[in-house]
Amino acid sequence: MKGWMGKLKVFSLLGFLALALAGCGKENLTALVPKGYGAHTSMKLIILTTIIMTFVFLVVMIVYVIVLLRFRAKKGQEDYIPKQVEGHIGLETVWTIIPIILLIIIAVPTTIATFKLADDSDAKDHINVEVTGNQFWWHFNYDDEKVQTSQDLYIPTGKKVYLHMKSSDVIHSFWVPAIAGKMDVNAENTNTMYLKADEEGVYWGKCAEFCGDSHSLMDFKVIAVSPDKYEKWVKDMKSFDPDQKPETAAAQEGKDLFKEKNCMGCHAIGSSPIQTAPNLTDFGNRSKLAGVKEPTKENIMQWIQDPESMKPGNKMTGKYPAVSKDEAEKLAEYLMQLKPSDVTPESVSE
Ligand code: HEC
Ligand SMILES: [Cu+2]
Repeated sequence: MKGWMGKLKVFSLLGFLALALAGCGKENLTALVPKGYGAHTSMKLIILTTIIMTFVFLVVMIVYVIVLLRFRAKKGQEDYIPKQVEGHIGLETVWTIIPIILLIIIAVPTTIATFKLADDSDAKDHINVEVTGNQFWWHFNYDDEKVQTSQDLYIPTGKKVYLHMKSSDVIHSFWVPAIAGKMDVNAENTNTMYLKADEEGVYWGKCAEFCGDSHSLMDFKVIAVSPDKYEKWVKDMKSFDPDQKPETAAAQEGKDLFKEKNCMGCHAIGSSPIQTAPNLTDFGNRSKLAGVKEPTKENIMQWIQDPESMKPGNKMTGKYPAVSKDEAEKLAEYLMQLKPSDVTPESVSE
């Protein structure tokens, strides 16, 4: 009875784990549903290694079970010792050579893929974006187009987009699982990789290298749109005039507060290359606030009044004069109407 209960416990634990882990997968945040060139390459390697490892597992288990059944001590033969095979040249050779062959089968395509993905010799013929990782947000500088944005990276589908990545502080790692593999982002050098998305979508990105308090909140999005929409987005971003008059009086007051409260000391609106804080040109179109929160007015007000409560250790906390609730609402009003383009995350199917 007791053993039976024990088994039941193990099974319910496994069942619970399976349920809990099933919640981990999210489309657009998984390498197992590849939607880009790099991710397809990884997927092929994942399948190859899984097949080989399953084969190894099965062979080992079959041999193990046969040995277990055939050579167990039988009644009346307790003292019997089977033939010893240590140092058997044939066996030793076989189980050395087979793993070597299997490892070669894995290593050759992996090495070829690694070199292919790292090849940036044709970068100048494609779109190039300078990516900067910061504690705890991402900046995207489309240098050729003179367009700046943060948190949301727009790319055209079916085209190579080269990312030249560096960090302004500690080591980060740029990872959009559904589109491509990870790449370390260092302060000392520039690492290059490219994205090539198959279809439109909002793909979730993560910082994949522990980088401080809010590392787990250092999310970003890759917004893949059709090449036409991408051209439109670039044009809209370029022609945006940061001095244009906001539509409502409250937003106009927010615009003035943005200067008075020193927000402008860190945040650029427009194509200024300032990178001390997220560029807010298309803030009204952002899919998330500060990478992780829903961009509702309440959340934006909370962020402006107390960013620490949303993202511990961020570099905005305490660097500007106190903001009252009323002022925060006006600031939010101003920022939310910054919508230079109708090409937005909502405009592509999620
Ligand atoms: C010392 C520089 C600094 C000042 C001054 C500053 N911020 Fe920030 N702000 C930041 C940084 C850094 C972040 C990114 C935080 C993160 O995500 O880790 C940020 C993030 C934000 C975000 C979220 C941006 C996004 O892309 O989702 C908003 C909105 C914002 N700040 C508004 C303001 C307002 C309004 C003021 C003025 C009251 C202000 N900031 C003053 C540095 C600053
Ligand atoms: Cu990071």
